[in-house]
Amino acid sequence: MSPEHNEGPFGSWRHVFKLDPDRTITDEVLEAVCLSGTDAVLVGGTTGVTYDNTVDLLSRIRRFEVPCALEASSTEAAVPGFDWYLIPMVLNAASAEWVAGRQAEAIAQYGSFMPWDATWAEGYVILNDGAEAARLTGARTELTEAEAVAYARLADRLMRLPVVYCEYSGRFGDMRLVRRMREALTQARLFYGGGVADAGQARLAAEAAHTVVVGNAVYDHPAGALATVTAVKQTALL
Ligand code: 1GP
Repeated sequence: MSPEHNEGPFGSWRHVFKLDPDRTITDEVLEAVCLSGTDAVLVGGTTGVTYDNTVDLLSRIRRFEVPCALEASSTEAAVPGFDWYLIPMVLNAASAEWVAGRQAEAIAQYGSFMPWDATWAEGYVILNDGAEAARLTGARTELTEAEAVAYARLADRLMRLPVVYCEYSGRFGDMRLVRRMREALTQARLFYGGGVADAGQARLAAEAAHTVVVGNAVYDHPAGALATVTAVKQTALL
């Protein structure tokens, strides 16, 4: 099975915008994001995500046709009505709580109601020690190339996760390392997110990763963020 044909909706995703329910986005920017030609909008954030702000953002996105997935990091934001649900497992977290502990607690509580056919796990490898998610999970971010590739293989071969998420949130990462991680995969897709804020960075990320995720730039530099869609779509993997 090639990475482009794994199960789940993301087999064809090249570009994704990630929107944070805890941040303010104008109707104008939201409309531009939803009509940009991106493959999907991912809703998720590390802190301050509540049921109410998640429902609110989903209902605003639903005015458009763009597919929309929830990246569910807490039971607080378990909102029905998304097309898909992605559950992060932070593989290089300091404690098992972030790998499988919280996920098991959530399943104990909501497992009978979860839309299992629309739910997938993402194997996160967090590589920016300044990222909020790194602080929260105590992720061991100082990995050698061999260690980062080992996490990618562990997710792809041992755990058979459909997504390996190379997370540099807030900073543009090492694209050589991202590419090495992608090359190690046999069925999973490699998502890259972190500091992609203009077309040039988007092209570099799109050469390295199957799927490029753009988050902060939507809020900080909307014009640059919107330019990443075409840049990614016109770039081939190296
Ligand atoms: C965050 O990977 C995403 O989870 C995107 O990162 O916000 O830095 O674009 P940025």
